[in-house]
Amino acid sequence: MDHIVNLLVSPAQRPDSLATLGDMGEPDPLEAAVRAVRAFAAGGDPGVPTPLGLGHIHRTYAVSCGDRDLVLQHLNTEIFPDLDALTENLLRVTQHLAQAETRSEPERRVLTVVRAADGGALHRDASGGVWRAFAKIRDAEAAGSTRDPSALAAAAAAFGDFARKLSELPAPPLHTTIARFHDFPRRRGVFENSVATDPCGRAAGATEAIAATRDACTQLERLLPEAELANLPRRVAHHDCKLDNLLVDSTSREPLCVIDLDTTMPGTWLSDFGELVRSATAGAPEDAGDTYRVEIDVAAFDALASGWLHATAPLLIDAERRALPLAGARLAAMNGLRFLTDYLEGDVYFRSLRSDQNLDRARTQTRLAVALLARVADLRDCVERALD
Ligand code: GN1
Ligand code: MG
Repeated sequence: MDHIVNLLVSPAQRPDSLATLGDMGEPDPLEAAVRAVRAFAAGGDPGVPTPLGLGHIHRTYAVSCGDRDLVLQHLNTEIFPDLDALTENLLRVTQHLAQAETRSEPERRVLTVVRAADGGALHRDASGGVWRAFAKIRDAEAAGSTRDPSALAAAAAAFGDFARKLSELPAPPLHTTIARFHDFPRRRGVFENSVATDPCGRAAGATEAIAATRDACTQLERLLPEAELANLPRRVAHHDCKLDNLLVDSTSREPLCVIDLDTTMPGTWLSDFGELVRSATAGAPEDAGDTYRVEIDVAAFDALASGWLHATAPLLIDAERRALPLAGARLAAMNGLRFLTDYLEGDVYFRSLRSDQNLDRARTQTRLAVALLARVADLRDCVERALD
């Protein structure tokens, strides 16, 4: 029951480490996973689930079942309440990508949903927890924090290829799994409301971060007015193209599979390119906080632009091309708003493993946004070169 970590414990009581959960009488997430895996085991003898990945929302485990390796996920149903819509999207997207796949080892290039013994794609446990499973892709790991330009170009091309293939997804449109997910003015409004209501009394200790966040938003709005984005085409967007959401071959580092498909839904491609830039040009962990020395890696951006545009350029309209150099700043500023809002509201959305982690995440993202805006002329040159 992963979301319980965030939702049932009041901010004041909230543990800094999940390891303390057992002491508080909450259900042990690992024990629940041990029980849940049996629903997907299909006769195999399940091993002990091991926590996997860096996601802030669901809880993910690797587990072996006889001769089969699974990725087991406990879903955050507070954040994704419409599980039918979520699952329908997932099945449509993975089927479409599998049909479009022409390369060798297709089972390593597209996620395969493993059904529960009752045939369903979801399993509901006795406490109401909802689980699903994927076939674990062998010899693969997250692309992580590489700074090598050719690896970045290849990673960006993989995300671009994902977007291009899904631009051919037959009607009807995918469901919207989180409403107004990347709606910047809405995020700004929610943030300002949290500052004003200050439900956990944290605003006084975060005045610098609040001012920096507002300043980043003002700078962004000056360079990329929301009105310019109003007519961008609605496309199938992943919305979370960070490098951690791309699996690469553990040895060759060849990109294999785009994962974390729950926000693959109608949106704009600024979200995809922006998240990619946010995750790959910072040169620091997402939660580095004030220790982060801002230094935008323009060579990394150049590699991302050439890789992503290789797949998508023929489909882009002028308004998208013009906005792309600012997409990273927009997504960094939006994540800054979201992390700081969550800090002010008591860490109820993004799972955090230490106190002030969301504040540090916010500080990093805001600095990154400002740093990206300062280099916009260079970033424009890179995009123009890649589009030539
Ligand atoms: C969340 O699931 P995960 O941890 O990869 C979030 C993204 C944020 C990201 C920041 C559904 O993604 O929007 O950009 O954290 N996903 C959701 O790392 O809110
Ligand atoms: Mg995600």
